[in-house]
Amino acid sequence: MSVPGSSAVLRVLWLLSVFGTVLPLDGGMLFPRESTSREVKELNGLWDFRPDGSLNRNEGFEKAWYKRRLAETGPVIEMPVPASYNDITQDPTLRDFIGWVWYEREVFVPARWISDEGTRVVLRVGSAHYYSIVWVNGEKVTEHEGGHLPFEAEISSLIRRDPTKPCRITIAVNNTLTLETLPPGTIQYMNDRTRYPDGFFVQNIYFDFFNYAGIHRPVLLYTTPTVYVDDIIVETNFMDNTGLVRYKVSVQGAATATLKVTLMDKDGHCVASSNTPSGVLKVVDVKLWWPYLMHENPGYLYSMEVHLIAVSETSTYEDVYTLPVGIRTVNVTKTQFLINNKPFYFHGVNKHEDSDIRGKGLDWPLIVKDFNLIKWLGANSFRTSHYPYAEEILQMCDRHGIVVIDECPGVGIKDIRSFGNASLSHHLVVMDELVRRDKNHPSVVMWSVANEPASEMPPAEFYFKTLIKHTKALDHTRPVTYITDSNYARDKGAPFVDVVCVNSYFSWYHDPGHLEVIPIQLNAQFENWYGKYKKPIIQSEYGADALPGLHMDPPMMFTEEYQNALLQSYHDVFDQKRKQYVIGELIWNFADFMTAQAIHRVVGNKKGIFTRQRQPKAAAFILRRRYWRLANETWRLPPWTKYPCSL
Ligand code: GCB
Repeated sequence: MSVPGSSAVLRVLWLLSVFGTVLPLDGGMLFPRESTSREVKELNGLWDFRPDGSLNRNEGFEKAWYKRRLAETGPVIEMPVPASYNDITQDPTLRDFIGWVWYEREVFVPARWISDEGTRVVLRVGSAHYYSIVWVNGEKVTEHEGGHLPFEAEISSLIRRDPTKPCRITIAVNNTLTLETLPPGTIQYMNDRTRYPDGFFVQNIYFDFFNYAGIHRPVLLYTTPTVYVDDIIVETNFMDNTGLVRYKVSVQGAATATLKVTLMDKDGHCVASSNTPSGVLKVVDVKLWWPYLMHENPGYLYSMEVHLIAVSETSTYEDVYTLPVGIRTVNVTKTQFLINNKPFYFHGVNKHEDSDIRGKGLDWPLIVKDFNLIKWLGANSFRTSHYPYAEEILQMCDRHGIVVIDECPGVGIKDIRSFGNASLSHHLVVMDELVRRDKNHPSVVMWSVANEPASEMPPAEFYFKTLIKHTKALDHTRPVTYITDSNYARDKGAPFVDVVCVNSYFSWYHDPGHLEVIPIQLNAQFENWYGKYKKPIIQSEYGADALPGLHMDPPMMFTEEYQNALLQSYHDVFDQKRKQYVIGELIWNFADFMTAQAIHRVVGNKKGIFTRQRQPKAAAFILRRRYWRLANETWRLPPWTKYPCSL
């Protein structure tokens, strides 16, 4: 990649360090939902776009591109939002661009939102990679560090200044990764002019997926009254037939307000209510939230309607927010993972937010297709490898009973310098933001704070002890883990996790081609980890690349036969150990996905059981047969399940 002189990225890094100050979380940032008191206006579609291709990547700030229409300061192209920008054009420099890119869109705000002083208008970005600064009509309204999580700013007073003009939203996004970002990365300058052009540098990353960038999730304007429901926290439990919903509502904008909290069943009947800001709702004859294939009615959701009324001298404010609530419990013993006190075995997948053209951009057809494939497969769970997925996806999981291990973007923490204080403080804030966003999803049953960090390094002990303790303090209802591939005897964080999650690639990265080592090595892996920590274990990754249509018998690496044979050898060991302390198996990966260019990647990682276009490889049928059998064996699936009899 040929890019401008060294000051370019230094400037980028300087900006990151200036803007990267840790701000306390303000507000609950509930998912924007329409109600009788709230409106939502999506700003998805085509935005004006320009990468800052200047030598120092800083022209946009020097020339204050946010002050005027982007088209007035230089050429713009049309860029879809949400989408990664990388694969949209034919330009390889945009595909591999490092630095600031600029997005702009003008929008008419409904006149009532402007004229009604009792209306609060909020601009929300579902996620952008990775550092974002937002201006409205040339004024900075917020900035945010990190992708995968939402951020927002109240813009009510700004848009009221000149109600006749459309509102111009400018978002600058920088995808530079440093040792202190999540995920971490480094910029490396190549100064040998006999080998590299002037100003040549690369962004080194320590993770195995393409570093897509841009505005990845919807951008919205939404309203609330100026006195509003800011946050709701629910924790659920049950005793015998009675469901218990402990809740807490936070209100902003007034010292006092009257609240009415009503819990309704699926048919809209009130099953419990209260008029205090916190308390416990009791639900007689409770319908619990069950995972897919564990119950005839999985994913049962009640609706908690919070109705607020606040009266001031001049006005009355009314706000209504409805939160889906699934009532369930999660517990971990030495050998089991319990959902509603019943042993739950994860037979699922690891995924990526990744697809042709849109990269990591939220895409409804893809999301729905993936859910159909997950259910076809008989999978009951997935891990959000290696970062938080869109809230819209978690809402689907809640409704369909798909169980989620919710992972933060702590992937590729390999350099000892990424265990320092600055990295840790940022990681803690990311966990704050993740738990704030996902705390009320019944589908989320465990937090994963990292994937394959260098957890054998001495500083990992303090780092993970602190991080896991912090996460448990944020949410005492869910177990916490991180995903390890390190040596069981030297892993520094394992003493602090509730569940041991191990990735291994026997007969792939180790002893390639030798399928016969799997029974011995996998068995030893489980015995060692369990022997030392006495905690239940999930095989959180295993798999092999397979190029669809490539066949060999006897199997050879990269053929569909080899992928099948490897999976089956793993399954034989899982079948012995799941009767003891192995509580789950998650295939790597659900679908092929894009990676950086490397000699071991042929246009991406091909360990999918589906292709990137979501067509099954032979392994998908092996897994389908297995998952449905597992579900049937555990739950003796009655006729309601649509169990594919032919399997
Ligand atoms: C892993 C990583 C995952 C990679 C996978 C692979 O251990 O967690 O991100 O994609 O291996 O295929 O190498």
